[in-house]
Amino acid sequence: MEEKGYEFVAHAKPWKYEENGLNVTRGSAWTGPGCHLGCGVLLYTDENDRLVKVEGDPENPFNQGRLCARCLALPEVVNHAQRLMYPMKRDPKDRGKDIWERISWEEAFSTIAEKLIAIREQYGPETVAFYQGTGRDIAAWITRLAWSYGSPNYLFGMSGMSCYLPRVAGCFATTGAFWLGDYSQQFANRYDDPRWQRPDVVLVWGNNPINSSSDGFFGHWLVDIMKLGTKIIVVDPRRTWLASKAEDFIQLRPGTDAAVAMGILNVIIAEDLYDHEFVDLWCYGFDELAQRVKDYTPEKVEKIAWVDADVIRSAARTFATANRGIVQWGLAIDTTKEALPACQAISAIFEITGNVDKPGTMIQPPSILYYAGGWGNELLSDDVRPKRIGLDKYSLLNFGFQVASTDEMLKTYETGKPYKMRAAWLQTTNFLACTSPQPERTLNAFKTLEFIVAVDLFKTPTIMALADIVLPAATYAERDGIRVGDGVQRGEAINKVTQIGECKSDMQINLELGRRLNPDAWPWKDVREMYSYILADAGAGLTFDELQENAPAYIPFEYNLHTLGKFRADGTPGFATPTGRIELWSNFYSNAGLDPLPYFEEPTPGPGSTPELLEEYPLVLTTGARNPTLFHSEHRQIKHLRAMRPDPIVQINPATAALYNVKNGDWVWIENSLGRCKRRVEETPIVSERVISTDHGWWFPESEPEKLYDVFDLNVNQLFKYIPGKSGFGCNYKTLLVKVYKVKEEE
Ligand SMILES: Nc1nc2c(c(=O)[nH]1)N[C@H]1C(S)=C(S)[C@@H](COP(=O)(O)OP(=O)(O)OC[C@H]3O[C@@H](n4cnc5c(=O)[nH]c(N)nc54)[C@H](O)[C@@H]3O)O[C@H]1N2
Ligand SMILES: Nc1nc2c(c(=O)[nH]1)N[C@H]1C(S)=C(S)[C@@H](COP(=O)(O)OP(=O)(O)OC[C@H]3O[C@@H](n4cnc5c(=O)[nH]c(N)nc54)[C@H](O)[C@@H]3O)O[C@H]1N2
Ligand code: SF4
Ligand SMILES: [Mo]
Repeated sequence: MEEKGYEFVAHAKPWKYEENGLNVTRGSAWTGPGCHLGCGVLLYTDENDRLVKVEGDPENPFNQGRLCARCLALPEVVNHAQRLMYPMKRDPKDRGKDIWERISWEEAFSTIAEKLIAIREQYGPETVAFYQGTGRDIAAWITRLAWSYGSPNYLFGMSGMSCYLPRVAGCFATTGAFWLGDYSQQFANRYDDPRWQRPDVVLVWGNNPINSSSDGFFGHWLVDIMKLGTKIIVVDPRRTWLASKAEDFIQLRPGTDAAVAMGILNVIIAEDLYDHEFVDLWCYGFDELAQRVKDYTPEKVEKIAWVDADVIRSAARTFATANRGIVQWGLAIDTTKEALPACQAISAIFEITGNVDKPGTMIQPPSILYYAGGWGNELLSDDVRPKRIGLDKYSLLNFGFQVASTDEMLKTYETGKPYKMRAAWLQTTNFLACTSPQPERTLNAFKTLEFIVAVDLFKTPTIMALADIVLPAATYAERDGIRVGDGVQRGEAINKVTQIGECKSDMQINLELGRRLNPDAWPWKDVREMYSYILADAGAGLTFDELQENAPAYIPFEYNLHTLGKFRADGTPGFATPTGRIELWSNFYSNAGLDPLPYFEEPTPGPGSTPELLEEYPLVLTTGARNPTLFHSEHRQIKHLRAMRPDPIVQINPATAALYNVKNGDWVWIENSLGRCKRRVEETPIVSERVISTDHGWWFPESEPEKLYDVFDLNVNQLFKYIPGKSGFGCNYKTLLVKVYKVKEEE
């Protein structure tokens, strides 16, 4: 095995061994069921190859033996009686009815291939849309399927693609790279690696990694470095566990992040706390930025964001005077309509303080398969490329993930313009319960399609409402795989230990179908050969068989890529932007007709933009704060996980609860002019009196399939519309105006 600089971990035992009568297999929890990480696991199977137990792998540097409840409960997910076990079909005229016919894989693949090839010939490949949900192990395989079939319409169902993609597109447009905090995750010996230095401060912004462990970041790392002495600042409308440990806690009004960031920038610049050398050498547009944030005094921000001016001042000083700082950023930045300027303002905090590309600051994560633009984009023909829906309106869609605009696609279904869509491939998405605003409108829009295929682990409201063919997908215990997707990557092998029904992995499904749609693009005899090809392509110098035995494999990593000339195609020092610098004033934004500088826009509806609505809808609602046991719309069937969150809840301050005459445990409606959803009250002082917070993704699998499992009683996304930001990115998922009242007995 030729190592090419990849580092490995010493293992005491082989990757499969026996212990107390059980077979133990080392592997990676790289999803599904959903999660962004792929922690190191030990999978225990009995003599019938049944998965009976999962433990954290103490030898894996990523999680060092630690696991969440969701991985511990994996045997319950894998062996669940309600799993989809074999392919099924349903007559499109019976959509919504629970009438399914079991079919063979051969029939499924040949029906799908025949239909998609006929559509391609008659109407063009762009008339088929390919949807994924969040970033689990899917992006590489679904993009290759879409693009090799010939369609540029690869999508993610949130309005404004409001998860991760705004941060990625925004960072690429202004810095030519994506930035994550350096917690030593790229080194096999982690905190002991002499190249790493501990950050002095972490600014946790709209992220609760203790519960969410999102985007390649394991929440425990933050606690690990806090134990080593790192201080934290938290920006969150809820007083989370982390907020209670914070040096400074900015308890802002939801959706005012850009204003708070500009207030922090104002203080850093006014008090001359920025890194002059870094700004002079590597940033472009500092004076314009300084001018822009000049008005955003802490006093002005106090009025906008409901945060004491002194807290803003103190947080700015804590961050800017630390030697090394990280911005640990999360979803709440993406889930405001003007997500790109918010991201730009927050990025400027670590940029002008020089916390870039150095140990213990924001780093560019290494990857095996560079896929921010998907896998196989070169397979698209030049004539079909410009047909990507939304590209003519939103040129920034070309930065990062090469998605089509979800908002424009909805209109395309409804209007048949610029061309009529014919079919959809849904793989890892439950948009009627989870991603789509206006789910009823979305449902009607999808009904215009003549053919819909869904690939999932379970039957969902989306499948019940819309699918014509359903394919059963495998969990990570049922497949071989390699980690190529989300977040900071190292070479992880996912190892199959069990088989459930006729389930196949997403990779297997896409390879088998892809071969029928475009054989040249899928030349591999099986998935193992495909993984070996990817490893070879990445220069890893090992095959998939070798990875299975030796994983995790750590990818060579360097700091200071910008001084080494590693960011730019021409090899000169700097960043991959038009000016070669980090663009605080963005040329790409300016060229796209957007404001080149960060700005704050009041969320609409909201107390700042529609005060006339406050009389009827007095409360600001934020949605979707993660709880540790459920992943989005998943896990509602899993008894031991559901037991920890049996019902959807709304968190209300006790004083507010008293004001509206509701109390702990009551069922209430949360309502605005667009719709309502049912919730159970949790009285808690962690939210302020004017703000409430509720779960997303709810449906009741125990309820009737033909009532779509009560999704229209439960889905909070009925309370807002498809309204993306000016760039096409961002939408107000986490800032709404609502009222709350008790559910009547008969409801
Ligand atoms: N109001 C509100 N809405 C939100 C959010 C919020 O904060 N507030 N958060 C949003 C965010 S950030 C996101 S990313 C979206 C997530 O939205 P989704 O990704 O759609 O959510 P999930 O429920 O995790 O997954 C969708 C389906 O994928 C299936 N699945 C899981 N693993 C696999 C697999 O390996 N293969 C296959 N084929 N299927 C699999 C699950 O069973 C599930 O039915 O929701 C968004 N919705
Ligand atoms: N257990 C579990 N883990 C998950 C998921 C899951 O569903 N369950 N989903 C995964 C996915 S796809 C994603 S994107 C990530 C998301 O994970 P995170 O980035 O952690 O996002 P959230 O948990 O939605 O929100 C984080 C914090 O932002 C706060 N917040 C709410 N509104 C605002 C606001 O307007 N501004 C600010 N600054 N903060 C606000 C919330 O109170 C919450 O504490 O989690 C991933 N991990
Ligand atoms: S973060 Fe939690 S759920 Fe995700 S892979 Fe790790 S242990 Fe499993
Ligand atoms: Mo997400």
